[in-house]
Amino acid sequence: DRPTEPIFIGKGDENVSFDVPAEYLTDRYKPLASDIQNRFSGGKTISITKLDRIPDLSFPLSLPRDAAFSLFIPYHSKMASKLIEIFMDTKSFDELLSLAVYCRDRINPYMFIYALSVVVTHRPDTRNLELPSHVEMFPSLYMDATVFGRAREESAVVQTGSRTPIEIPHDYSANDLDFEHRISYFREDIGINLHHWHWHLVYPFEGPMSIVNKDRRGELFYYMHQQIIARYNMERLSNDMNRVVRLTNWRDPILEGYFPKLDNILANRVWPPRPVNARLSNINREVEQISFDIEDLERWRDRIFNAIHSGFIINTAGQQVRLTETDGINILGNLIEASVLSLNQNLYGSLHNNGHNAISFIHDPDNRFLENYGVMGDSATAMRDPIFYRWHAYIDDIFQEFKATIPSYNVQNLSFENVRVQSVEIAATGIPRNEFSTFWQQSDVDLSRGLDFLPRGSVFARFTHLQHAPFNYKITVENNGNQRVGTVRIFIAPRFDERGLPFLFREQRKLFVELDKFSVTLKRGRNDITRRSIESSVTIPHDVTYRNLDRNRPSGNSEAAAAFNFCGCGWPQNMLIPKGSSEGFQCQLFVMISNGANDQVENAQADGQTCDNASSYCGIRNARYPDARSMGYPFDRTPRDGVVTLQQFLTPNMAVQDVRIRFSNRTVAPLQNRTGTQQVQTPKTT
Ligand code: CUO
Repeated sequence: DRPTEPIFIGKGDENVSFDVPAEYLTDRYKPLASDIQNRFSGGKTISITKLDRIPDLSFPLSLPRDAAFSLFIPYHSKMASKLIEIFMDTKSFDELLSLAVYCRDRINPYMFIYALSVVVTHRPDTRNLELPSHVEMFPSLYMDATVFGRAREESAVVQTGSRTPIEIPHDYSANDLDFEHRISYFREDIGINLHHWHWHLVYPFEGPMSIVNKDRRGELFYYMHQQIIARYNMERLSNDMNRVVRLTNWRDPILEGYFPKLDNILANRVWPPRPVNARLSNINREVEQISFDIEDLERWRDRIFNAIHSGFIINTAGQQVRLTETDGINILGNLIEASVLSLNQNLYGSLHNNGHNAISFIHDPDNRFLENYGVMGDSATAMRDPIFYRWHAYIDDIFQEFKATIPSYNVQNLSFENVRVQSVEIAATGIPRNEFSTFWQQSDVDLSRGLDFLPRGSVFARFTHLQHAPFNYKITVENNGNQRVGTVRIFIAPRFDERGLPFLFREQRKLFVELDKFSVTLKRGRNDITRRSIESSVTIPHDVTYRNLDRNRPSGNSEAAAAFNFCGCGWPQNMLIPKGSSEGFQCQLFVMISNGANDQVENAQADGQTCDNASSYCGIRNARYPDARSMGYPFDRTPRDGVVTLQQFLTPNMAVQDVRIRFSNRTVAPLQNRTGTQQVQTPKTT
């Protein structure tokens, strides 16, 4: 009973309607049913089977449709979890579709889409369903609010075919008087925010165990966010900014302000801003049933540090659970976040999530002004705010504190006998060797699905984002042993700190950004490996991030279609390389080949799913994390004794190359073809 082709609803000129059982209509629409049917029929109709019994939806229904819904609020995430459970319990695709249609006009729309998206992502029988891009469903979460008035005008007045895209200005949330604004192109990048939304969709912290309890979930929470901070710091250093400062003292005023300029059309409000020098305070909001004190955060923090330094946590049964070299980080990830897998929420609380809440309600901690949460309260918007990075730098530092308690890698843990990496280089057409070329590019995203209730046909917003010219890695390896499998691990880090001095390894290791990871078979003797940047194991292609739907792409039950659907989680390809600078930002490219025999994981491809093109940050659907090493290996631990510099860290199976990232301040226009085949052009260097 699997659908054989994707269902497009309200997309562009497609006219699709549901033949809904009369009993499903809400009271408001019952008397209008035939009128509505006449107005919207004419295209493809999908008939809906009436369920004999509608499950008990009272808990998720208790959130008003126009209320703001936040996953960070336990009361809300428990409702969403219940809804997910109910959807997951349906026995067939038809039953799920029918129940979803029933819920569509009743449940809070943001919760509804979230729960349905989790379910579509996790049920075997919905693998081939087209999950629309979140930015198409909720464009107001991702771009300047002024776009929408103009888009409505364009789509109401101008025929499809003659419409021009609505340009989103590059500087809409602030200007350069705000120091942090220099890096808004990163914080407000649509693809980065989509990645974050999607990651938390694949790894919810609340919900049925079958969905939450994924292999090394807590560790991946740590690693994916650690990499965000590393990338952010590299981006800051590219822009002559200091590395992000941890948010440590929660009683001090917060220097960074943020004024999002986003509409919250779901809750019919604007998103609350945070002025400079705002102060955190105790939260007590009856409407969301959330209350905690700053002191609670401090207590949880102290208990977590206590556990790290004692080497164990106390579970709910009062037993000690050791934080071992292999599992400690995973236990801590779930504990600090906190997910439902936390081994003791009573004792260790929910530090990370409630940090999000304290910040997102900073402007109205007791709801006296009836204001909703700020951007930190939603994974789709949190990364826009500079405070996100200060908070996560703090959280990451706790994980680093743990990593400092486990043994460093010794030479044997790092080596691959008889394998020597001779050299690595970066090559791209028309660009000097060992240079990356970055620039601006424009892209279009279709707003029509998320604009309002009317089928209007496509209307596009045009936004500007960072881009780099595609490149190849060329790696030369000498294998003096028999034919073996190796894992190539490629990272990049800045060479110099804020003062222009070379980094010491103990600091630089935290700045290494993963660029790629893949298996190679090494034959005896010399091996020349070429790898394309678009194959990266951390990124997904532009078209997958934005779901620039190509009607000619594979559809139905084919493997290719399934891959297209699930791979929404992944760092956007256009943000693989930091911006760099016009002088050429100096970096070190690192390559290591580790012994594949030690890296291998059984059941890393459990059900033949193909969606592993961003496995480094997102794992693989329905399978174990595909690398047996600690996430971030070999940079996840403090260096062995005697290692002060990167050079001293190297074993023969590693190599380092000095590289530069050269930014050219020019903008490449989007290709006119909007069917999903958008390509990156290399601008001519001047
Ligand atoms: Cu992704 Cu704080 O976990 O936002």
